[in-house]
Amino acid sequence: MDPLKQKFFEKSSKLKAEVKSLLKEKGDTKVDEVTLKQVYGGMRGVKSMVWETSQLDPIVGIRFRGKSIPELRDLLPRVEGGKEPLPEGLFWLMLVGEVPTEEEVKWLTSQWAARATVPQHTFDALDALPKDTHPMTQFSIAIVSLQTEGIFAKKYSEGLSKLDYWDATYEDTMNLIAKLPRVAAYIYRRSYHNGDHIAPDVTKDWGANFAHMLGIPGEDFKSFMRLYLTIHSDHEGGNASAHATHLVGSTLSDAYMSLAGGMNALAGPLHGLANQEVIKWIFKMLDALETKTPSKEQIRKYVKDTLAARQVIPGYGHAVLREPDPRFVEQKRFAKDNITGSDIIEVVWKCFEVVPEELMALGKVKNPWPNVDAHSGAILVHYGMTEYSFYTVLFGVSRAMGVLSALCWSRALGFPLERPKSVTTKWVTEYLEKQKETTTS
Ligand code: HAX
Repeated sequence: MDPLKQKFFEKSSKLKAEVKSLLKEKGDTKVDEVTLKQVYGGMRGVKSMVWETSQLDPIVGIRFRGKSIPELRDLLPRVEGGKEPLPEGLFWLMLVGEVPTEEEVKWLTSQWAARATVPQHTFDALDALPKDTHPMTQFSIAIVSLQTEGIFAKKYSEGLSKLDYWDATYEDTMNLIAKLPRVAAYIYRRSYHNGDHIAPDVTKDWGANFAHMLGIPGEDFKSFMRLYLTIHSDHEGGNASAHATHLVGSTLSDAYMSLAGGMNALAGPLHGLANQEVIKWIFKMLDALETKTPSKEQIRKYVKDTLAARQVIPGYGHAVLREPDPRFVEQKRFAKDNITGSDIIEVVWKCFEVVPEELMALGKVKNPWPNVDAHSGAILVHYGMTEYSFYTVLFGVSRAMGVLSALCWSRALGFPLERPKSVTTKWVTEYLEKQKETTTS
């Protein structure tokens, strides 16, 4: 057994036993109550699932295994001379709850390099699609097409013991994450660079090899990719891409089918697609204002016009967070440290000074602050990646690490089929009626 798998087996066996006795002793303890507003309102805040890899606090933001993003930057291994954490290190931390050593991260990089070969039929399936197919559609199709490599589905059809579900899921997770940068880079190059593909360089770490295959030059972009892939990976279990992966996975669909489900959720404009919408909205604003350096007052007027047209300001607001997203703050820090004189980044910073006031003035927005998607596009544009329809694929490559490590935990802990209860409005009105009768009688 490989060292990571061995660690995962030991940790998950221990937690499985703990959870078993916890449920035996305290299984009927109430941990939440649900209001009608929550039932109709997208289940905000309802505690209804377990997600071991990260947890979100409305004020301090995301913590991966208890560690904040600035803490991760200090703790996780980096390449020699590098300033940003290696995403491989975060995957290790999420999967087994321990900060890896440099040697362990090197081992993981080499594992993923060894598992990265993409079957020809995935490239053929992509090449059969019109070039202007949205990159997220291509990404989802490619992930499903990779299922031919799946170990869990194959073993299950041959008769797999429940006790071994986690093992096959771990193998699928490692294989799938290893292949995603190549698949994503293939989509980028076929969509925007005449199919002029760049061969992988297995001497590089996972993020740097991805940057290399995308064809965006420079050490700074490699550095940004490492940071980007780290901070977009996980946001506890209730967000749409994580929850969709979890739900599909709960049917014992394998890692490939589950991740494709998650990616289809990520492709929505209220979720991951917001990263393309932000830059699209900024480009439109600059066109409309006929300047690359709008003033705050010009931006304010454009924001007001967007809101008056009953459209959202992309990149702002969040279902859980109530402060500026630390992932936004971290990208701002990266831009400050590494980039000077970028008009588009200045625009993002000016928006940060204007948009929250305007959203607060609406009187209904619970969180007027920027989220993860408000900043990334401007940095990508700065490095030459202007094709914003591709941005959500970058997010997807990173998100795979969080949702698939969580899927390994779901299998190891033996989580059952997810099946909440739905009701009709007729049921609701009758229930309320009955409650009135009981309180008045
Ligand atoms: N612009 C305009 N209106 C906004 C808004 C924004 N950025 N954010 C919230 N609102 C509005 C909502 O549309 C809602 O209006 P109605 O009552 O008329 O329907 C009202 O304010 C209350 O919403 P909320 O409770 O504050 O927010 P929700 O939990 O319902 O929604 C969203 C959270 C992220 C979907 C929302 O803030 C939004 O649409 N933001 C813009 C899109 C975006 O950036 N999405 C990415 C989010 C982070 C993420 O998942 N990244 O991948």
